[in-house]
Amino acid sequence: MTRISSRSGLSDTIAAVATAPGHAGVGVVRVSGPEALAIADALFAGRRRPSQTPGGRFLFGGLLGAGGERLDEGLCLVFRAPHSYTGEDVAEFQTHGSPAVLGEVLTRALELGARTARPGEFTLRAYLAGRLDLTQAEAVLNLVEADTETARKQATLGLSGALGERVDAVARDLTLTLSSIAALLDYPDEGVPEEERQTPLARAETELEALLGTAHAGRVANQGARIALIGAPNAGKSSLLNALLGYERSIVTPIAGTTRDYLEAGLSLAGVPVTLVDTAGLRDTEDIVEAAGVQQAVRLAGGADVVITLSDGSQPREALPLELPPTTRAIHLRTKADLPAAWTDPEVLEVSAATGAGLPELRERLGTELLGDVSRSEAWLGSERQADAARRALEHVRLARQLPDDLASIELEEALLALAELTGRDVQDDVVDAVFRNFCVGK
Ligand SMILES: Nc1nc2c(ncn2[C@@H]2O[C@H](COP(=O)(O)OP(=O)(O)OP(=O)(O)O)[C@@H](O)[C@H]2O)c(=O)[nH]1
Ligand SMILES: [Mg+2]
Repeated sequence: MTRISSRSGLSDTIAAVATAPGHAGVGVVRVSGPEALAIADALFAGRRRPSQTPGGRFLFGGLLGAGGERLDEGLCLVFRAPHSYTGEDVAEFQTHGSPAVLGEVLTRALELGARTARPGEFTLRAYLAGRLDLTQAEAVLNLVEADTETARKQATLGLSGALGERVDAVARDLTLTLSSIAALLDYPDEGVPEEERQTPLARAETELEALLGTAHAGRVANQGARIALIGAPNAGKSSLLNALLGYERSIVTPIAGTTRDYLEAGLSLAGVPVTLVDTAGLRDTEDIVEAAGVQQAVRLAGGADVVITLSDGSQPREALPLELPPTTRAIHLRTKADLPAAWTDPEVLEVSAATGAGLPELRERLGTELLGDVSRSEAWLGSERQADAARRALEHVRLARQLPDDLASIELEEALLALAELTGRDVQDDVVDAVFRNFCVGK
């Protein structure tokens, strides 16, 4: 059971502009709650009154100001509880996408008794009405914010409930084990047959591990990743950045020490939003500007999701003057592969920014580093909140597998609580609030 039924202020009628600020062909004002259709009657003049219109229909007509003057013409979409996004009566007004029109229509809805919706409140109502679980609500947010194909695909999967189903399957295995333990509680000498307990638990553990294995990919798909280009001066960092981008973003010259400040550029790699960071070539230098750039490069390498190290393949090989932490995801490159090679190394990928050789292989390697080898057709964990709950559930399941029956039950109850928090079936207000705070108003 959800413990948030006591949440106040959810029985009133809310309104918001649902489309992004700015000028557009069409804009939408949403009104949801018990008064939505009464407000629509006063705000909209069409062939029929919205309150007399069946759900799932739309009317064409005029949007009216306080004095009955026409603010704009457009559509009124009528939805009736429980067949709407929020589960409540909803009126959606499609107007011309002008900030002035949308502002006046919203103001009129507020004068007529609606209050301004809080960020994410439409989706919060859908969640409280049981139309979405919390993983689906988070998928809505990820879908609204999706910039790339991978993010969109995962959000769509999450929205379909696929993630919730994966979690529910684990919860069923835990419940199954709990009930077989409970059934034998009256016969303490017997205990639960080992395989009856271990099989579903092993399955639950494997699935939780698999789910957690998707957390990194999910984070990268939704939030993007930073990739730093690191190497000695003249290694070809700026040339590679330009080659990956397909345009001349960074200055390239034969002079060592060309790039001093760092420089960022966005692109989509493996369907993931990526920020490429070009940095100053690493070397000891008396020049205080260049030295500051070198320091920055070291810091940027530390904060990057993936570090690409570049070494000039046409010059005698030099060690990278930087130690990367062992946890760093790094890809090592031998650059300028179009020139005669001064060294080779089978461990190192060869690229040429000049001819484009090796770039497809580099893109593929980056895809693997960014997303891992997770299946793209399965639902991934979509937020740090979800990963944290899954991690706690896994810890309890692992403990349960090592403990005697009575103690194992306690761990399994805890694991189930963590899973219920993940899906939002049993969750504290503050967790729910934190989820919906990230939404925009109107969603
Ligand atoms: N033949 C050839 N020359 C390259 C290639 N990549 C870079 N160069 C040349 O190498 C020199 C240095 O290239 P940059 O891209 O500026 O190197 P960098 O690592 O950014 O250098 P700093 O900014 O000084 O740290 C330039 O003269 C480039 O034209 C390549 O793939 N093939
Ligand atoms: Mg450079």
